Amino acid sequence: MAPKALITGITGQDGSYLAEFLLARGYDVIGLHRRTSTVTFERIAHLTDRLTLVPADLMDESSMIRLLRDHRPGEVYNLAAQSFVQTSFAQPLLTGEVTALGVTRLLDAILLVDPSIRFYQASSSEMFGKVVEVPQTERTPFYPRSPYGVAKLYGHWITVNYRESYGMHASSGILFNHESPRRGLEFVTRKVTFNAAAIKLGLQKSVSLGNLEAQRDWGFAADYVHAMWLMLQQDEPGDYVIATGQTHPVRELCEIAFDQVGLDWEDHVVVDQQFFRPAEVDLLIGDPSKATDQLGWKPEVGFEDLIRMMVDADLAALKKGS
Ligand code: NAP
Ligand code: F7E
Repeated sequence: MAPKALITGITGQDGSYLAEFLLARGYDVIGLHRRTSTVTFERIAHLTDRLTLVPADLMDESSMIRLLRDHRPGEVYNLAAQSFVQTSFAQPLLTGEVTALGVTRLLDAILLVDPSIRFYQASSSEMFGKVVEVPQTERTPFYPRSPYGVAKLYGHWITVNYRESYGMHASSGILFNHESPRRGLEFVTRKVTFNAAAIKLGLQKSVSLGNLEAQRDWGFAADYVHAMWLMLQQDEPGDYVIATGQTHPVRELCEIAFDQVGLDWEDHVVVDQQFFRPAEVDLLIGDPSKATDQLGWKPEVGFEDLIRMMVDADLAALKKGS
């Protein structure tokens, strides 16, 4: 019988790549999506006839109990979250409900229905926040700097707690920023690549950004979902940092993206205070040695190739749409 996996957050960036990855390995894939007034299947439109899509919500434990009872997955990947850091400052309680308590609701539903289900939690480098050491590993102390980071830290520890309390195969992937042409337009990489493409096509003249000095360890989303799957194939559950080990400032992201369309970024980028955060994470750089040694995982796509790929995808999409 084919292995069966449930993905929460299947309509998001990572959910779409993980669904492709699991389908290619012969899985039956169940996607948990929340009810919305307009359809949000854009990222999985090419897969919908091969997926089983079930409405449920991380806010509603009984909906997840029903889903687990009806579909009986062997693996659950919890990718659903309010995932935008800036929004978490404006909506800290919603972020806590979904991104923190939502994890407990899902773990508890698993405990009630079938504790032998293997569980993946989408933890985040935002938990390191105001970093206390460089680079960050699985042993680095946490210091979150946003309601999102705080909520993810709760999700991380409740995953560890269910593993230790109930012997569940529950793993936490501490993933650093990962991007793709399917990244939401509000995140800085896609904001820059999309706007560079739009400026090249004469659709607009400039783009407004916040802190150009912030540095991130950016990888490719399709590489990172592979690591999620590897974690659930191990005999023992665990926590793993998934990162490239290299960091770049937002300024360099702008240079590369505008270079890809033959423009000088300094002619088109405007700094606007509204995109600065009340508390910033200045420097993130991860050490993925444990994942390399124990999972055999390494990133395939580097930062410059990733940004150039995203600009080309945005140019092609904008040309098609115009
Ligand atoms: P994303 O594109 O923002 O996707 C988030 C998903 O969560 C969407 O499918 C969204 O559904 C769903 N969702 C939100 N609230 C929900 C609720 N109450 N019930 C059910 N589903 C809900 O995020 P992503 O970039 O793919 O990231 C996947 C996960 O990894 C997230 O947990 C994120 O916090 C975490 N993470 C991401 C990164 C990164 O760099 N991408 C790094 C570390 C950790 P709708 O489509 O209906 O909005
Ligand atoms: O910001 C700076 C901003 O919003 C990156 C999520 O996937 O990764 C993501 O969180 C940096 C920050 O991602 C703009 O201040 C400058 O320092 O793309 P971002 P993020 O906050 O790092 C982590 C690992 C997650 O877990 C999250 O879910 O870029 N920045 N100017 C800007 N950021 C945005 N969004 N917009 C700007 O105009």
